[in-house]
Amino acid sequence: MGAEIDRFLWEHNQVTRRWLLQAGAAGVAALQAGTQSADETPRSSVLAEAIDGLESFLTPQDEFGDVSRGTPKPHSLTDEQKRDVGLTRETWSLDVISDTEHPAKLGQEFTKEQGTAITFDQLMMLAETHAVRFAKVMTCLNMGCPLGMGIWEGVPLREIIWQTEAKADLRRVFYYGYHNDDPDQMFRSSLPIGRVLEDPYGLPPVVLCYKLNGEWLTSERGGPVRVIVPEAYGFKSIKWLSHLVLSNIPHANDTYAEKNNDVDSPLKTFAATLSVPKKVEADSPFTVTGYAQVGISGLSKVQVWMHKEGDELPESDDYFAAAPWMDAEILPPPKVWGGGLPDNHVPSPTLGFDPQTGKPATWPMRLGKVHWAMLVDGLTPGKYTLRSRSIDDNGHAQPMPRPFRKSGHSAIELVEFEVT
Ligand SMILES: Nc1nc2c(c(=O)[nH]1)N[C@H]1C(S)=C(S)[C@@H](COP(=O)(O)O)O[C@H]1N2
Ligand SMILES: [Mo]
Repeated sequence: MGAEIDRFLWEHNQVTRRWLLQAGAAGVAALQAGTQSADETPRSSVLAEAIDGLESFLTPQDEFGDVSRGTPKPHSLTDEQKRDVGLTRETWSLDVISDTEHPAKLGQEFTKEQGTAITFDQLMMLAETHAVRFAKVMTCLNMGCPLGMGIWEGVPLREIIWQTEAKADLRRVFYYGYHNDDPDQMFRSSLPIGRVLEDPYGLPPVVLCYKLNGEWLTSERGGPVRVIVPEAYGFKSIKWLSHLVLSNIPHANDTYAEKNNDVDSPLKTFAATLSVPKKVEADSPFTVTGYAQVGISGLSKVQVWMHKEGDELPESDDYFAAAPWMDAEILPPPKVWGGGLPDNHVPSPTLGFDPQTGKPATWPMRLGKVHWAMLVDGLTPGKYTLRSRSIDDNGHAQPMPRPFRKSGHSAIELVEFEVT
């Protein structure tokens, strides 16, 4: 039944699009095409070209943006140095201990000193029965654009927590990675224990991650093992993980809190452009493309508004809520996932994907990234400012519902171009 309705809506959309094309649709028609597209819609060649030129859906590991602290950065050590400090799969180990200042009651600790630290082989044994995979965009809270989109594989952190036979006084877990054995370089992050033990609202679990897009996690991405917190900004996903501390501390103690950052902020939804022509010929069609980050509240629309210099702007409307925004087309799941996935195949099972068909169960996928495109029919000469914005599943237009910069980027982007 559900499938039938989906099919109907899909076909209905195709017909509507074709009609728009044939009618030459006055104003703006947004369509989908190219390798990013899963359907066979007849295409405007301008738009097809723009969509074909888009970045791949998944990002190859070595094309991720890198945010790494440390002097030297741990991933820049030589292979021999990496072996010495436990940054290879053969030499990696994880200490799991109780916090000396706010002790949790544990049955057992695991430490390198006592020769009981968790090894990579032990992690792989847990992986045999507990490994999960999910898609997630990596975004730095303090940067405007995502660092990359990947399929992350790991063992739920709770599996390690339960190995300690924790009994009581456990309210938070904090964790850090290799930092050149220099306390001043330690970069620590933390989570409430509840988030680790139970996954709220259908979120994937917090994991100890060792693979990205089907390949071992590279040193630059935080290998051999990093934490991945699905709904969080990048700073919660500690690289080169070496220590887990189980604590009774009742509040966050993240290093990242030091720079006025909102360390409890989950991923926001926002849209941005990827390509807008600088100069356009009057009255001729052109394309605009972009991406949207899909935060915890999902994505229902991407909208675009082109404001011509000299035209009146609504007063006291900081977020341009009253402007004549037009809907762009959110592109469907791609034919080619990219990112270096072996055989262009999303491994099965991956949370959020149908295990039979390998297709995403919902679209756009929360905590991911999608692309959008718009065909603009032609404008009169002048200088223009193009803005794009997202509308989340609760109907909130960007930058709402959380406009503050230090909880993550959500400002409405603007791009200038000229029509001559
Ligand atoms: N150990 C460690 N983990 C870290 C960092 C770091 O400097 N050291 N940077 C964090 C920040 S602020 C971000 S945004 C992400 C970036 O992940 P990436 O470099 O894999 O893209 O890693 C996080 N994990
Ligand atoms: Mo970051």
